[in-house]
Amino acid sequence: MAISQGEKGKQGRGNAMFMVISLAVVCVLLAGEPASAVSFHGRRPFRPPVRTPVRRIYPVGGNGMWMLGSKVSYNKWAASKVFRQNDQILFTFNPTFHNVMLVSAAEYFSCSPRKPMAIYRKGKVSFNLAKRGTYFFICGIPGHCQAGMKMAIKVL
Ligand SMILES: [Cu+2]
Repeated sequence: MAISQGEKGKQGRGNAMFMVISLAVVCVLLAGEPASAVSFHGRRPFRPPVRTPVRRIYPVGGNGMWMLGSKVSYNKWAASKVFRQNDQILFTFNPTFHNVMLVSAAEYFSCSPRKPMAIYRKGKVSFNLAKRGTYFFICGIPGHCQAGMKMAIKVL
């Protein structure tokens, strides 16, 4: 069976046309797919990395002991660190003799906790520095704040 030159040419062009259209359809499918729906071997779709908060645990004064007669001044220790949001301060103390109070700046400077924002009485406290700003801690047992159980922590 003889196919004329003209027919052959038509068929060739038809195939080429089909290829171009198929390619175009594939391209549209790939490009049109929303980014969230694209998965790679069943893994979750790629998302730009979210900066996770730095979380470090700082034992108070370096050794974690919240006590009278600490060898390091708590404020000197605090000044030697850079605290960031969501870092934690770990206080370890004898609950019979001490506590940890979160107080206002005025109460901190005067060592008179009239309305502390929080009182921790268990011997182990992991205090989360959740916000930027300055946190003021004292021991609420009379005389202990004056004797050095006070610390201001600035959180960047
Ligand atoms: Cu105390």
